[in-house]
Amino acid sequence: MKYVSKVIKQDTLDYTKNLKMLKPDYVVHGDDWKYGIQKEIRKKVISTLSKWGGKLIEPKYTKDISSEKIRKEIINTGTTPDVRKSKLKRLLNAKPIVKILEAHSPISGLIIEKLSVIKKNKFLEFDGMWSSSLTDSILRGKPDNQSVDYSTRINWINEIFEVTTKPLIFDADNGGRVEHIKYLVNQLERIGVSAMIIEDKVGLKKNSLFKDQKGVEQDKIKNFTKKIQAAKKASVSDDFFVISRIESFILGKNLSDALKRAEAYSAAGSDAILIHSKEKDPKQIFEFAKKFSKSKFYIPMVCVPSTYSHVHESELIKHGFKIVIYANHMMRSSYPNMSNIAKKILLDKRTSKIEKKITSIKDILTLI
Ligand code: SPV
Ligand code: MG
Repeated sequence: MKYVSKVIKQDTLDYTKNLKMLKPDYVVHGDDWKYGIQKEIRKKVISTLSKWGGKLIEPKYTKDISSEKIRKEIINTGTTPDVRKSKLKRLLNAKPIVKILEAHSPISGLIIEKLSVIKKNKFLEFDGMWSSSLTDSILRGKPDNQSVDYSTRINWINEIFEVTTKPLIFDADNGGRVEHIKYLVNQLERIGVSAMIIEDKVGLKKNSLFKDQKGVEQDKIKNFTKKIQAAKKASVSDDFFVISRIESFILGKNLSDALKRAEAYSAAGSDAILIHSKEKDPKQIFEFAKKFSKSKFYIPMVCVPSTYSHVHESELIKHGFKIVIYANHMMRSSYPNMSNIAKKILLDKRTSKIEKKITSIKDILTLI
C-alpha cells in the first residue's frame, strides 16, 4: 500500500497501548463504533487522545459494510482444499495456542465456523475442527471400535467441508496397516484435511478414556515409526501434518517410556506429538511437556483435556502446548438435550412446554 509507511501490530481491541506509544494527532475510525460493543473502546480512545490534545475523526460509516459481513462472504464463497489445508500451519505460527473443537456433522461444523465472542476486548473463536473417531461412531449409534470405516468418515467430512472453511484434524485411530497408510493420507490431503493423528496402539481398538484397557497393546516403537515414515512419504505437501499420539500414560506406562517414544516419533518425521492422558489432573502431561520442551527432538505438543477438564488454556500455553483439542463436547452437549426433550414430549403428550427450550421455528428456518 503506497501511502502506508509503517504497520504496527495491535493484538487487542483496546488501542491504548499503541496510542500511548505513538501519541498521534489524529485517529480516524468509522462512526459505527458509537454504538454496540465497541462503544467503551471509543470512549477510551477519546480520553487517551485528550492527554496530548489528539483528535478523533469519524467519517460516516458506509452502510452494509462490516467485517462480520466480509467473514460471512468468505464462508459463502468457500475455500479450496489447499487453502484450507495450509491454514493449520499458519495458525500454529500465529497463535499462542490453536483451539480445535469436535465436529461430528455439518451443523456442528457450522457452529465452529461462525461462532465468535468478544471478551475483555479480545476476539475469541475456534480455529478448527476435530473429526473424532468416538463421536463419529456415537453419531451412528456404534461403539468407538473402528466399526465405522474411514471411507464413511471421510465422506462425512466432505459434507462438513461443503459449508465451512476452517481447518480440520482427523483422528485416524492407529492408521491401520502400514501398507494402507499411503491411501489414507492421499484421501485426506486431496479433500483438504490439515492433519492426521495416529496413535501407537495395536490390537483390539478401545477408546482411550475407558478405564479398562485389557486387550489393548502399545505398538513397538520400530513398527510405529514405520507408519509415521509411510505417512510422511505419502503426503504431497508440507502443509499436511502427521501427528503422533502417545498412549503410554493411557496404558499405565511411565514418563520415560512416553519421552523415549516422543523422541523416536519426532526423529521419524512427525510434525507434532499428542500426549494423551485420562487422569483428572494434568500433572502427568505437564511433566512430559517440561522434559520434552527441552529435548533436541522437540516438536509442537498437542493435548486433549477431556478428563483434566478444569485446566485453563493459559496453563496449557504456559506449559508449551500448541494445540488443544476439545474432543467430544458438541456430541456430549447435543445428546442430553435431545433425550430430555424427547422424554418431556412423551410425558406431556404435547410440545408447548418445551417450545421455549428449543430453537424457534422462525429461527430454525432462517438459521442457514
Ligand atoms: C476421539 O475423540 O475419538 C479420541 C480422543 O480419539 S479420546 O476419546 O480421548 O480417545
Ligand atoms: Mg479416537
